[in-house]
Amino acid sequence: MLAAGASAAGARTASSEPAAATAAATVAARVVPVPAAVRAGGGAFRLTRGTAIEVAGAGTGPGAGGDAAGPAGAGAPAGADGARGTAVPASAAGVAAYAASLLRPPTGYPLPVVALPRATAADRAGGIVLALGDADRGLGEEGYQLRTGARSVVISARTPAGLFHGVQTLRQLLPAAVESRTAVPGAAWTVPDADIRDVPRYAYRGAMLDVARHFLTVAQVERYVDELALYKVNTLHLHLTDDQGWRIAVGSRPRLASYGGSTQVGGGPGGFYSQDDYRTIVRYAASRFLTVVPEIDGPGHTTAALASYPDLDCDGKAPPLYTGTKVGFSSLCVPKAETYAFLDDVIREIAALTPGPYLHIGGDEAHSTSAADYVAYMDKVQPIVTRYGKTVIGWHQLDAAHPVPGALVQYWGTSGRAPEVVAAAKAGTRVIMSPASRAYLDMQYAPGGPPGQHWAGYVEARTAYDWDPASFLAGLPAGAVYGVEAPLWTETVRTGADLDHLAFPRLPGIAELGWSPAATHDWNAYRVRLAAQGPRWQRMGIGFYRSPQVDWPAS
Ligand code: NGO
Repeated sequence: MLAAGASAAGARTASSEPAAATAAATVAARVVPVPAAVRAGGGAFRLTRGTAIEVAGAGTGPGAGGDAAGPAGAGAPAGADGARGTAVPASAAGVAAYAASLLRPPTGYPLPVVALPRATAADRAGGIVLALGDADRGLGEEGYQLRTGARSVVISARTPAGLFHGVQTLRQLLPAAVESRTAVPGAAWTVPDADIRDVPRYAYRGAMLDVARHFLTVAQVERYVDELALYKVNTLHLHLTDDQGWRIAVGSRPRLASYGGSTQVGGGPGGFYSQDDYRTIVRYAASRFLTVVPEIDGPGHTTAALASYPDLDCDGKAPPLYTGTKVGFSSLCVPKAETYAFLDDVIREIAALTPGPYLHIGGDEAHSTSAADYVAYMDKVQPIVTRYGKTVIGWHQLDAAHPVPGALVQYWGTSGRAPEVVAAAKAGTRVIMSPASRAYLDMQYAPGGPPGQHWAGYVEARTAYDWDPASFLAGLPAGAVYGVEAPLWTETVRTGADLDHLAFPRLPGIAELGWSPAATHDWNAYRVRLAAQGPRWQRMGIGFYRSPQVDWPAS
């Protein structure tokens, strides 16, 4: 089997496996993240009016119910004609319903979802087959196989998450018109010949939304979740609190949201998620196999909290709400007991609302907190997180304190030199890579804006893609990197159009770094499949930045 990225070159040279090389080259020219391995399948498969989506082994096999943490999304029943925007259960049948909801509108075909009797071998069935319970243990929690043949395309996996990722690959193998939400008559719905075996490089593949600087509605977050799912991102980090706003209702501290959430950068009305809103986001994300990581930033970035509850301030006086974009001027009062009563209330409630394993405690830019107070704060907040059953994530400054066993830090520097991160990694603290000069989606592509900033440099499509998470930080021990994340800070993001422009086309590059094997890493091959995404985004209504580094096809 050929590594898909490497095979694009192989296809141009003489190959002892021309059919495999052709299949691999076709897949490598279309699918982001590029699959780990591709060889020739049993022929191209064409969807027709008579095609069914067949589910084999539904509800059986390891991981049934999904590896996305938490309860399955309670939405449309399996087989319902749910449009995008409907949460479907995190089960094989739910994935089939999701696939139907993607494929029915553009094809205009009925695509009924049917359960295959257990006795029917998946490879003898016809149509689109989703088979849960693949014997290949190497597929792990998220891997899948996709094999085409004249009568069927069979996606098999050990978990519903794997099936879901396989459906995203199927989606990208079909023509871009598949993203149309209305029927496209005359389109040829052909899946090219391929036999794909695909597993992720990293377990944690994240994207962050800063809903504090500018509030984003539940619908905006759900739309982003759908876009993340297309690129096999499995984690949604929500930066819920900052100087400019507190965006999540806390029952025991109601003023945090009602007052602390009442404005944003520039002085707009702000907003916050009720606990039901937050549950809705968590459930929707789970239906797309994404885990939500809530962030409660501290001890800095806390004006909204201090303004709402002045006892948290050492001088007991409420600062005014803040609508500017400076950082590093606020701090919770570290010596006061009240600070930890507050953190206990907040973390207890957020942890209870969050089925995923992580809770992010921030810890960046505490420039108004003394170094000793910073360490004292981190020593007290981390045990609260673990007491409520969550794994700590912090920005990498946490490494200057005492990360608790099992904690993860998120590196957001620019230089690639961070001795304290390397030292902590050697002691077992895992690292999520978000170097600002590569992975920050709020950086401008080139001079010009808004939207975007450029304190970490200009980050063109190639810059965002052309780095290796494993080697960016000098001296990091092998295996210390747990994953990658693309944060989108929103100081300058005022509209959905701003968000689209900053996230696309860079987001898929970070997603590919997180999923595809290092051996496939090649800008020249990547830019071809990235270009193929443009017509999809047009049909999805995503106003992306037309990077001059990419030969975008005429739509
Ligand atoms: C920094 C800062 C944020 C800003 C962001 C803007 C981190 C971790 N803290 O990243 O407050 O919004 O840059 O790019």
